[in-house]
Amino acid sequence: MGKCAFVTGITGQDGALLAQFLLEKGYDVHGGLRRIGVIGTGRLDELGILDQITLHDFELLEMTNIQRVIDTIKPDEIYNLAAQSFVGASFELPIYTADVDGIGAMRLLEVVRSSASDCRFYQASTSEMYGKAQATPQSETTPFYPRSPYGVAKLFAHWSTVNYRESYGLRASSGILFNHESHLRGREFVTRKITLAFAQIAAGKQECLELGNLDAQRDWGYAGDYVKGMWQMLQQPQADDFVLATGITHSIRDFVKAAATFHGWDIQWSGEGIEEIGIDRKTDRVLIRINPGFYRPAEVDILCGDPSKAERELGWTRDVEFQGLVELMCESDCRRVGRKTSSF
Ligand code: NAP
Ligand code: F7E
Repeated sequence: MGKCAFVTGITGQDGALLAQFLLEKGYDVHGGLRRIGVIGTGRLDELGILDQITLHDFELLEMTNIQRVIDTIKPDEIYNLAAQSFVGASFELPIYTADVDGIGAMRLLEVVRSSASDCRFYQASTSEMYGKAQATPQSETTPFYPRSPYGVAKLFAHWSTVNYRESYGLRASSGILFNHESHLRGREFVTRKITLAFAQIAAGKQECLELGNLDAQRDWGYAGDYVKGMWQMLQQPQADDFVLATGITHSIRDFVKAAATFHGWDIQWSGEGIEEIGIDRKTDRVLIRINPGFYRPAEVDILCGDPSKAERELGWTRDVEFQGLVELMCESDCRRVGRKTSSF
């Protein structure tokens, strides 16, 4: 019989792609579904895998619920992907974010610990823990310096994962993942915000795009490659921590330019600070404006990861590079805007 996996956050970008990956590997896939106003199974639907997954009502804030779900499923592997994952919102919701992203992970670890099972555990850690980066590129040994309530909460969850491994022998691994995107990325994140807005502008359905800090730089990869790395981590004989990244960094401006090129626009920047605008050189049309409402109280200026440990020890490889990523996201949003069915 195939292995059984439980994926928290299965309705999110990574959860949906990981579920698809695990189904292809023959897993019995179970997922946690949050009971909020709108049931967000759109991504699982889009991938055509909704009916192949067993969903359980699941809430990381509710200890007894976590206990019952794990007792029922008795999984071989748990992937803890559930989180309030938007950095910007974490400044407005710091206590909630700490509860879900920080203590929530510890609730799960406590349940695994008390179940005395041999279950393997994956924690979705993040490059946001490096924040004001203390060295470049960032590896598993680079000191952390988080710059947001999200980063602080995730650091608590990361160290809890390490601590439960070292204290109780849990087979708990932490994946320190740099930004990874796809056609299933949430609309609030800058990459998807850009590709969706440009598709709308090209279709005559939006005037222009408002962004915040154009100078931030990120190490962007393709989420499909990263979910494979999560699984590879849990197949190792020893639990450990691994960075997944591309080692190449781009600014928001670079992403805007690449997405604009897809639409045949040639962006020229003009002005400074909040007066800066991005204009299409050929038509003089203003496509980008700055809205300081999208600035963050503390910014992570530049991230660049060193994936060499994962490449060496897991044999982790990537199939999609930056240009391919931008194109696949632009193509997908053009199709969605054309179909008028952009549900996420
Ligand atoms: P995402 O699209 O925002 O998905 C988050 C998932 O968590 C959703 O399924 C959401 O359910 C669920 N969730 C939120 N609060 C919950 C709660 N209180 N109880 C149970 N479930 C809850 O995030 P993602 O991009 O797939 O990222 C997956 C994980 O990796 C997250 O932990 C994120 O912080 C981390 N991470 C992401 C990146 C990246 O670049 N994508 C990089 C490093 C780490 P609903 O559908 O009901 O909202
Ligand atoms: O911002 C800047 C913004 O929200 C990237 C999450 O998956 O990756 C993600 O966190 C950068 C920041 O992602 C806008 O200031 C400019 O510097 O797409 P983002 P993030 O904050 O890097 C990490 C690894 C995670 O773990 C998180 O869960 O872009 N930026 N203008 C903007 N960002 C947004 N969202 N919107 C703007 O208009």
